[in-house]
Formats: sequence, structure tokens, C-alpha cells
Amino acid sequence: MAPIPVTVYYSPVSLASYMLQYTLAIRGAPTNPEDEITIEEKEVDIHFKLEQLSEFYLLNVNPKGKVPALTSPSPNIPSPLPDSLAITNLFAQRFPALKPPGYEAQIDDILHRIHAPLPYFILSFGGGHPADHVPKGFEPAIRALLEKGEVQGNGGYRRALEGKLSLHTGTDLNTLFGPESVRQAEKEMRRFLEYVDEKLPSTEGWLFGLERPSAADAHVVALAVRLCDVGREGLLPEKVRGYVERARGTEEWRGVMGGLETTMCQG
Ligand SMILES: N[C@@H](CCC(=O)N[C@@H](CS)C(=O)NCC(=O)O)C(=O)O
Repeated sequence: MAPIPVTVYYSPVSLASYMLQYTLAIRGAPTNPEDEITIEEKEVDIHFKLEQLSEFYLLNVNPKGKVPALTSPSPNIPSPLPDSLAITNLFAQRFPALKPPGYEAQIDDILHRIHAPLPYFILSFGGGHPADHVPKGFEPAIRALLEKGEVQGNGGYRRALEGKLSLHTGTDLNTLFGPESVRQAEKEMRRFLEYVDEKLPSTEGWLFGLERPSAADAHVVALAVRLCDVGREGLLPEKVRGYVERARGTEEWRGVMGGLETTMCQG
């Protein structure tokens, strides 16, 4: 039987995209061969072109206008399916390496702590990362689109943009990225990473002493790399640093990063 085609919409400046892409890269073999998938990745420029605000994306892929999201023509895959965690959980039912038997609860616990959510959004910017200032552009861009005559005359698209706008209004980004909020977010992140540290073996291997990475590793590694990218490697306890270094040396992680330049953790 031919593998199921899926399309993953992602952005190279999106942490949630890296979480999902790394999860899919380490998924291993499915329990049932007919659940095998082939992945086509489609980049969504959420930075300059703001393609997540396009009529196609909002109406056909993700009404929240966020990446990652997945679509598939297969009746066996709910489509479209946004959200890195929802997509991870779907594939974890079919690819046992993502949640090996006996470890489901511990892996879910880590995923839940990250997506509860930890305030990783607040800590994802700064330090000259390419995604700096991206979120500040969203609200004005949506308002500008809503002013356009052709958008006003297109009820479906206009309503989709109004829905998207409602997700961005009422948040003062200057306060959100301000010193007090960052301090609090760092405190929570440090606590989480200390918890991760306790679950790591001392020198090699993956969370909970597993021999291959699980979905928990995929999301934690992507998160930790991003913290390093924005100059917050000081939040990582010693064992977590070594673990991230090992992960970024793997073929799967390098495949996710492609040729993208990034300042990663140094040792
Ligand atoms: N909980 C979601 C978060 C998705 C999310 O916030 N994506 C950001 C990039 S990391 C985005 O698409 N932002 C563009 C926008 O809001 O317009 C997930 O894990 O997939």
C-alpha cells in the first residue's frame, strides 16, 4: 500500500514548527505498515510576506493563522489539523517510538508542561534572532488588510481576518516582553528545565533513559535550542546542555534545520 501523503505547513522562524518537524523526523516505523506517511513540507513566510494571513491559509489550513499545521487527502487523517501537540499526539498513536509502551504518561507529562503552556513565547525573542520583532507586525498587518476594498467585499476572508485579529488584540506586547514578564517567564522555564534535567541519564541517551528520542525529546530539544538561539543558554542546567548538544549533532535534527544558519548552544 502506498504511504499516506501529508503536507506540513511550517516556518523556519517558528519554534512550534521545529517541535513538530523534529517529532516527525524521529517517528521511526509505524505499527501498521499502511500508516506510513510521506511528508511534503510547505514553508509559510510568517515574517515578511505574512502568508499565514492569506485567504488560502486562513480558510483552508488554519483559521488561527498559525504554523505548524497539517493537511492530508486521506480519510484516516483529520485534516486540516493545526497545532504541534495535536499533530504529535495523532502520530504517536501510529508510530510507537514517539511514545514507547510504558512511557506514555511520562512523555505526556513533559508535553503537557510545555504546552500548558510554558511562557516560551515570551522567551523566544531577543538577542538578534531572525524572528525578533515578528509578532509586533501581526496586528497592524491584519488591520491593513481589513481596510482593503477587495477584502471588505469578500465576506469569508474578511470574517477569517476578523477572527485572527481577535487573537491578537488585547495583548500589550511591550508589557509581555517587558522585564518583569521576562523575569517571571525565566523563573518558570528554569523550573521546567530542572525537572527535565532530573529525567535525563547522566551522559548519554534520551529522556527517561530511552535509547532513542521520543516525542518529549523532540519538543524539549527544539525549545532548548531556541532558548540558546536567543542568548538564554544560561537557563539550561548542565545535563540539559550536554543533551541538546548531542541532539543537534544527529542527522534528524540537522535535517530539520536544513541549511539554516543559527547560533546554537555552544557546549
Ligand atoms: N500551540 C501552537 C502554537 C502555534 C504558534 O504560536 N505559532 C506561531 C509561530 S511559533 C505562529 O504561527 N505565529 C504567526 C501568527 O500568529 O500570525 C502549536 O504548538 O502549534
